[in-house]
Amino acid sequence: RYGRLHVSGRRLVDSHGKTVQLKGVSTHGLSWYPQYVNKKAFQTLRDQWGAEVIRLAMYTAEYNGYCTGTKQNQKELKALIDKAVRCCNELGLYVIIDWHIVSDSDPHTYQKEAKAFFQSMAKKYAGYKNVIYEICNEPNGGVTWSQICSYARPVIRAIRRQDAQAVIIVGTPTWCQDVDTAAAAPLKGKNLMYAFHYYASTHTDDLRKKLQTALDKGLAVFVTEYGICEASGNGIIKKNEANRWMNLLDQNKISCVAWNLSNKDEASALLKSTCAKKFGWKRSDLSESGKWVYDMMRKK
Ligand code: IDC
Repeated sequence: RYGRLHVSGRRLVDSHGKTVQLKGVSTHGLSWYPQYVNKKAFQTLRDQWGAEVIRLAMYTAEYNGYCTGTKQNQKELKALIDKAVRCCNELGLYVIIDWHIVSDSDPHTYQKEAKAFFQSMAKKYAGYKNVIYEICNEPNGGVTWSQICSYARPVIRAIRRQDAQAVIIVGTPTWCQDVDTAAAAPLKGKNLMYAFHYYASTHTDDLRKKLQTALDKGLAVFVTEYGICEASGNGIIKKNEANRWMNLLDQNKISCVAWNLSNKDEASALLKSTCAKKFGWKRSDLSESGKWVYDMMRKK
């Protein structure tokens, strides 16, 4: 829809330089819920929900993670990503390939694997205009911004050798909360963005302040994950806080992706746990989170 995306100052812009705010949905872990990677599902998200971007969360270390599972499993994950990227390409959706570190808190744990993975992805998709690379989901466990930078530089280089232009999103310390730290010393290079994550029932004014600080410094932020429940992915939902967050994102044209497309019995799952459909969901098939995200995106 917007052609090849670029980063201009702190904004994501289309091929004509006009600001773009993408909204969309993240998969759950691809190894857990591969069934939602299908063209009709993405088409439902596009046509019924108004989604413009799909994020593919590929865990690196949890259950059948890319770096901890078998070679066969790696192959299956790559095939699934390929299917997803092709579907998105055919449907005119942007797609984020997410190296989903969590329990492997320090991205250096699998830096070698990340370099090889992104080099092969960027080689395969260099001709596509809709692929975005997210190179480390949520660094945590005290990993500093400078450590993240030393992970990111060679990974970015590996992508750039294949694709000089694609947008690359870098995770920030403390589960993608410390964008203020990143803003104080951003990486050099073009078309780079920085990830910020929030869960509305846990994160409120303090975190909004951090985001505001980063924006004031001109950092290009992409919310590659948010939930309207607690940071556990479960617990209570706070719609007031969810609305406060979304107002802030809308005012600043910040793109955002909701966690997660599954029917898991948890508050962040967008489908009801009793819903077995793999696509074509009706509003009544959606969880409380799902209905909120659906209504919010449709308004756009
Ligand atoms: C959660 C899932 C949950 C799964 C768990 C595994 O919702 O079903 O069992 O991961 O670690 C994040 C992470 C994301 C989390 C999510 C909710 O990026 O992987 O998903 N969350 O806890 N950061 C903050 C919240």
